[in-house]
Amino acid sequence: MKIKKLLVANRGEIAVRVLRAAKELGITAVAVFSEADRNALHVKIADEAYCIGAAPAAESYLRGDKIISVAKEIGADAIHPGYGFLSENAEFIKMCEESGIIFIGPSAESVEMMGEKTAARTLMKKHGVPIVPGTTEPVESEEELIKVAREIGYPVMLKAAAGGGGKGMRRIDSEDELVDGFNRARSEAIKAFGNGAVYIEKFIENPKHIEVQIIADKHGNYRHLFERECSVQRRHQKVIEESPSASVTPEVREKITQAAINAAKACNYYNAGTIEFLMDRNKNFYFLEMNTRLQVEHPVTELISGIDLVKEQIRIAEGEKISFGQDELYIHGAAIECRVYAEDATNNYAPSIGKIELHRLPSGPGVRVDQGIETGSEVSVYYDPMLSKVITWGRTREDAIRRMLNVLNEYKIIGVKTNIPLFFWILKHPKFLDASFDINFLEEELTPLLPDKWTEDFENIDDVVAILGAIIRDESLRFKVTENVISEENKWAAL
Ligand code: MV4
Repeated sequence: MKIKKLLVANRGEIAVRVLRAAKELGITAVAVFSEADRNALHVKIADEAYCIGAAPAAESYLRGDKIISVAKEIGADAIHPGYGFLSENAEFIKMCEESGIIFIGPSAESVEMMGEKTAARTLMKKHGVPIVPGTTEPVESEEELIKVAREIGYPVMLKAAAGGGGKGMRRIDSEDELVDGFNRARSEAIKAFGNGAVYIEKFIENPKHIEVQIIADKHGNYRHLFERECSVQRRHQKVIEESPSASVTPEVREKITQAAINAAKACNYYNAGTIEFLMDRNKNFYFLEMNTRLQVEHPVTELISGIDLVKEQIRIAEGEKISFGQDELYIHGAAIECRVYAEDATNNYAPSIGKIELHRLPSGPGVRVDQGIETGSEVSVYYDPMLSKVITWGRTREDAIRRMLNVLNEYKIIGVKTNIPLFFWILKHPKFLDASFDINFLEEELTPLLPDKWTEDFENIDDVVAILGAIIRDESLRFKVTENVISEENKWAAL
């Protein structure tokens, strides 16, 4: 069935991204917005836009019932959920189906199969996808716990079966900590997820986070679009992503992409999806979880593959076959993405709230910016403070990195503090450049450089610049640091 009118149930950069794809396909592109987003960019670029409630997400972007009733009222035949919000909500998918609206995503069954972590591990094992050594069932007794932990060998990891994305995990280093840790993990899991089931895994030391992009249609065709390297992260928040990974050899790529396709087949998947793996120092990889949605970092895959993942998602939802064969795909060059957040490094990375007085975007050959804001936009407390994603392409990884350094220097955001200065430090770090970093990189290398306490009133601005200068180790960037992080008085002069 051809989609004529598509409602995008999201906001910010991903709503803009999806609305553009719909318009390119000749589909009427409909935005929904909360009262806080009346003047938002995604509302302005849509063909039509409808208010769905108050600013808090629970009263607007998470109100599946309201969104479906708007869709029915305006005659939208499909809903794209973006990421977050309703994107992995099986109940919402069922509600769409019952209302005769096409959900641009997987079936509710696929989402459910991958949502429960022990069930997903059981399924992966059965289909030959390597999982982290450990149990595929929740641990039932203290005796079993101690026995299994001894067999696996310490350190071990306790994880909530209902958890995911880093929530409900606990590292255990020795048998002394085991029973107490288990009981705590259980009660935390009950509190957080209403389900106390906990399982046990071998703790993988200093792994990399590698994920594989797949796409599948409703006719049983499956493709992979290679891997992404997502190890540069802080507190489970990704900061930089790349494709391909400099640590994945052609031999590993062959195996990990095949494993990802087997994972997708195991849950009868259709739509774009991501299979996350941990990769250890010996390049053994283990299934972690599957994300049954389009992801923030999908543009790096689009730049190296030439495939528009959102258009493919829409066509697949219409019942069409994937438009390309596996043998038509190859890795063309390298791409890197920096997630630009309105956040304050000197205030425990709290969101930096306020009006964006100036937003001057970088551009040029091999540069893509997916933005959700513009000059005049307000960054509010209600939503994730990601402002934009800067993605650069180059023939080699080095070219893409150099291009990123150049264009981040051209990027001007005035009115809120951003994490742009952090990227200069990362992109010049020897461990980033030689790809020897792992998931602990920022915690191990950056945190020790920062002061324990950032005092509110810096008497001498030069001292602060000196601290950040020491982090960035680049005198030529002093002005940049001053402009983006500190100086209010000189903000216009900085241009
Ligand atoms: C692990 C692990 C080490 N060993 N499991 C974090 C998110 C969730 N999806 C799984 N996570 C981890 N599971 C074992 N057996 C380390 C992590 C982990 C992590 C994984 C991917 C990306 C960033 C991470 C940051 C901290 C911990």
